[in-house]
Amino acid sequence: MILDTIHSPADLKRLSLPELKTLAGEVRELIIDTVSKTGGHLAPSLGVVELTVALHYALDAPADKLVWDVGHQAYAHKILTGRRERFATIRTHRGLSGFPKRAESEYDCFDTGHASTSISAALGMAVARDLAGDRHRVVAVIGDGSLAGGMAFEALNHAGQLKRNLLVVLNDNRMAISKRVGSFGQYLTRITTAPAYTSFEKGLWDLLGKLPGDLGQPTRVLFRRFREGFKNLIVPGLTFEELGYHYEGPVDGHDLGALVEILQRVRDLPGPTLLHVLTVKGKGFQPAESDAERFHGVCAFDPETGDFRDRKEVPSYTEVFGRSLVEFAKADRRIVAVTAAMPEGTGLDCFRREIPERFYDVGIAEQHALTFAAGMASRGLRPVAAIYSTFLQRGYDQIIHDIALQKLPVVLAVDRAGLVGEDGPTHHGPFDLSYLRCIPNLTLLAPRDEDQLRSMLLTALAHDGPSAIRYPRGSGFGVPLTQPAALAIGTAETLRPGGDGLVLAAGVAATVALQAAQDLAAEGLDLEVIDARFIKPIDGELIGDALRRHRAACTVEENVLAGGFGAAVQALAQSLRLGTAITCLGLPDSFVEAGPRSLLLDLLGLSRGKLRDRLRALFRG
Ligand SMILES: Cc1ncc(C[n+]2csc(CCOP(=O)(O)OP(=O)(O)O)c2C)c(N)n1
Repeated sequence: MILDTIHSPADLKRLSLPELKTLAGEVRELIIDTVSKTGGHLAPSLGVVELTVALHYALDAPADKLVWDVGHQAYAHKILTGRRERFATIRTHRGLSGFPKRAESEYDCFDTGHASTSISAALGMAVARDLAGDRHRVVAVIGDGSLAGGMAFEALNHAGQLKRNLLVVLNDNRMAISKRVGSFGQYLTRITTAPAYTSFEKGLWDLLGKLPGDLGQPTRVLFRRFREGFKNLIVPGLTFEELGYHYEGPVDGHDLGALVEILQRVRDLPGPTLLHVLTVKGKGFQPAESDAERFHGVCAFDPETGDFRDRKEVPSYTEVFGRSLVEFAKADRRIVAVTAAMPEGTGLDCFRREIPERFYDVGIAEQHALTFAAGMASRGLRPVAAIYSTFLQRGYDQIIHDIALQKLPVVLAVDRAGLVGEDGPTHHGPFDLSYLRCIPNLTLLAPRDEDQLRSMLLTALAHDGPSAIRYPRGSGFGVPLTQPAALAIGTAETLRPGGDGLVLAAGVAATVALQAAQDLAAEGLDLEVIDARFIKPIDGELIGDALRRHRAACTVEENVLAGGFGAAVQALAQSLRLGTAITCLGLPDSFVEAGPRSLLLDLLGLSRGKLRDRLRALFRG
């Protein structure tokens, strides 16, 4: 195997083109084989195998800086930069990260996970390089989906003006996770379906060169001057050139020879260059090529058939949310659904199927999604914006300035709240209770199970003001789904009485706390358990009364302690001048690594067993 001889990108340099092609095949096989066991971002990584080989062949990393946007496509990069032997540990606890990580390798020059950051980061690196008088290259690789994100546009705008030497490689596979959306995507399609231009330009240039000396040179000068006009005749728009970029491409992203040739040509061009590369998402694995959306991020699968191994019996919160929203929207025509490029991930794919006229995928544009929803709400609609907790961070000002300040009835469906598992710290959602709780006018709910999620969705939709419901990744508890009923805003619920101590919990932690309390009851320790249901407004009456009755209380939440549910309970106790000793349990003030959700919760003391031990120590102690 050629791959066995590759310990760093420097080893690529002595390979011939046929050997590079063989190597690409070996890398692809390794990715398929490994991800079929570990799960991970398969289709994005398969699409850039040749591009990665060519980049590392043409560049001199780690001196040259290679920034991967999102970073979910960087598996081949990891394999070629000295991490082949550890590749089997990708996305496991203490294993390789599923994304580039500076702490992991000197070849990962920037940590990523969220979309559309690469050009900003690369531009910053280019400026730092120039200030230091260094000469290395800086390259950003960004997908067409991520290029349509607001940050990428902002960076393109800035880089076009700064004119630093910077190469932006556009990995255009016509997909985000789902099919790409937006008119910018249509523009890219127009460029790529007019390949005639590049060969036309080259042909004309060569032809002019063949004219006699005194005619050829001036005509070429004239041609250069009118080049833009020519281009506009053949390729509409030319946005990149007009923004100040030298545009190259489109080039076939699976033709290694062409990629190497063009990269060697453009790598040292002065100023910003945009190289447009066309790739096939999932390339080389038939099931992924034919259904790239399903194979974007996968669990373990059968590498022969592509069948997923993880067949869930119990529906996930996401599925229950998606199906319930369709049910409610059929009865209320004001309800519209908004996703920022995650129809499948947020469970809105069934809304897309069943009520397409009220479904909006805005692309990777969380900020726009929220203000767009606010606009619709201001005109009487009931928008539900379903966004992962971690990505909602992008739209924070929009929640405050465009939604809450105007008290607009937008429902934020905050999926993947708490720990998400294998995607790790870039994707965990441990902050939303803190960052949402401090916003005036916002009602903040957290269901303890998938059945309560339905009632909370109904509650939020009926509420004449902004609201957010946060729920975790993965399967629910398997409780029966009942007829949903709206809850009175700001009311908690006592799940069990008990005289030996008080447990106050938020969200799914309430169910875990109840289970732990039931275990302890069997040992003779009788704890009262209250499900807060509303983190804001908090039920001052029920919780205040319970705090008065107990000398010691404990709060439980799957959120950082700073500013979270426990902090709300402490503030309540203080405002009521109660002396109850309150212990807050939750997530630590540190970024939690990747690993299975259940393992992480156990390590952090929030699993049923660990919570039982902690409650026992606290109340019996
Ligand atoms: C801010 C943000 N929103 C959403 C996501 C989820 N996400 C991960 S990859 C992806 C699609 C990216 O599309 P593209 O850049 O074209 O790369 P491809 O997967 O097609 O290679 C999305 C929406 C994210 N990582 N960051």
